[in-house]
Amino acid sequence: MTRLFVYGTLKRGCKNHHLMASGTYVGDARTTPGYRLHDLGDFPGMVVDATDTGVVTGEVWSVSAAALARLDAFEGVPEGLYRRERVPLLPPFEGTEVHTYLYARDIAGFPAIGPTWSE
Ligand code: PCA
Repeated sequence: MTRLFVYGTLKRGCKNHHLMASGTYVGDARTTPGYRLHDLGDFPGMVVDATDTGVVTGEVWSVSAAALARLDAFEGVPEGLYRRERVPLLPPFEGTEVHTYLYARDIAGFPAIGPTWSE
């Protein structure tokens, strides 16, 4: 099983949450400072910016290897839309291995939004 931090359309109540159906909710979480959300239109993209003091809120889920492979395909990892990477989270998740989808393309022209995506 892999722990996955979701911050956008995969969250509970959001439009792609059905893709998490086989997973297990672990808890609400926040990144450490240095992450920022951009509104890409129908979905958000999180990027790393070490100069940014902001954090991003989301949920930690435990997902199987099979579910993770489906999620990678859905998020466009093979096409380079997002890349799945380890993300540091604030307590109580500090030091635990958690992955997330970072936006992998240019965010120029897409507005930065606050710490929480809501649709
Ligand atoms: N889906 C992934 C990344 C952005 C999106 O909308 C997520 O919810 O974490």
